[in-house]
Amino acid sequence: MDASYDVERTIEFDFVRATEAAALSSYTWLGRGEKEKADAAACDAIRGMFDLINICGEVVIGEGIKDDAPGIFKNEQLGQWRVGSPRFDIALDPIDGTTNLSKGAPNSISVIAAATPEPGVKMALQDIPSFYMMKLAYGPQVKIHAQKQGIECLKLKNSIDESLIQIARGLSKRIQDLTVCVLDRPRHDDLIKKIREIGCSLRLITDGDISAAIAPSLPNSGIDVYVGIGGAPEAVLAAAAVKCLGGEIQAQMWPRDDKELKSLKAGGWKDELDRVYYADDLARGKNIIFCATGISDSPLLPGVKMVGNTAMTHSLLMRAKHKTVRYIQAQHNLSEKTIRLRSDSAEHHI
Ligand code: FBP
Repeated sequence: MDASYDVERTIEFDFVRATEAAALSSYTWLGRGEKEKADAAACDAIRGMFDLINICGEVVIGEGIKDDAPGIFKNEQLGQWRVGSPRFDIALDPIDGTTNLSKGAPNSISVIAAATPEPGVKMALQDIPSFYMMKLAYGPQVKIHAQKQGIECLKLKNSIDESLIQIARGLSKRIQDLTVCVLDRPRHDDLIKKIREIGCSLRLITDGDISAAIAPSLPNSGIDVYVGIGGAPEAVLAAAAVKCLGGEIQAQMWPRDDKELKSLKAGGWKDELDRVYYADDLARGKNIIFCATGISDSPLLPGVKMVGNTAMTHSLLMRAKHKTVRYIQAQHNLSEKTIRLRSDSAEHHI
């Protein structure tokens, strides 16, 4: 094959079709209180779309171990797997913010990251064995500031006030003008108290920390920093996006209890427990594609909108290699549009 042929350039649009299909299929469950049905609809549409794509895709990071819900899990094969088709490692979350979607609340997206591992890179998208990670995500300006000041100035292990001082400096803002995003969970009570004492604005979100961690890397998202403990697969998906945008995420495994700690140690992860992973460690190399489609409105993307007989979707597509960021707004004519589902290998109107 011609060495200049870059398969990602065409395949990446098919990945967006998959997140669009997941968003459109699951949107029909908006506010209906049926988390699992929404998840099943998104998974069926993603699998159905991949059945049309000429790749050998292997899921390396699927639905988090926290979910008993229907999902696409690690080791599943996606794509047509024809001999000679390009190989992709895939990480995905058919719906991040399933509870939000089931309540008709904002902040749900469908997300896929894919990578063709470079020579010598065993795992381009790092599968983290813990349930949660402690995360700190910030944008390109802050990353450059931290590089200039020296790596120690902005570390996950530093206190939150030290980190916020550096982030404010990096953004040339007063600390009280920073907006910090945190998942609203009891485990964050002390963190939230401290951020309030420092005087920053706070955006507490109920779910969906992939878009929250990406938001600081986007201009005008209104979020300067994301901090706190959330799902480990979500950290890797966010890292793929943050890397394409030139921002940073620092993340460390956060075992929930002694049982998980022991099992991580027994699984050979003892030395990694203290390790702080950066975006480049979680999403390695340059052959990384990230795409997402909004289901309900989030800091990242507007959700699905029904206008007359048209469904509008908003997606984000980026590659680490060239750092092109595409916003794709699609209008789907509902009289004509069909979505292929894996469950019966047939096309369906929405
Ligand atoms: P799902 O929608 O995939 O279930 O994840 C929602 C989410 O809020 C993630 O964005 C976040 O990382 C994780 O759950 C937080 O976990 P928990 O709800 O256990 O605090």
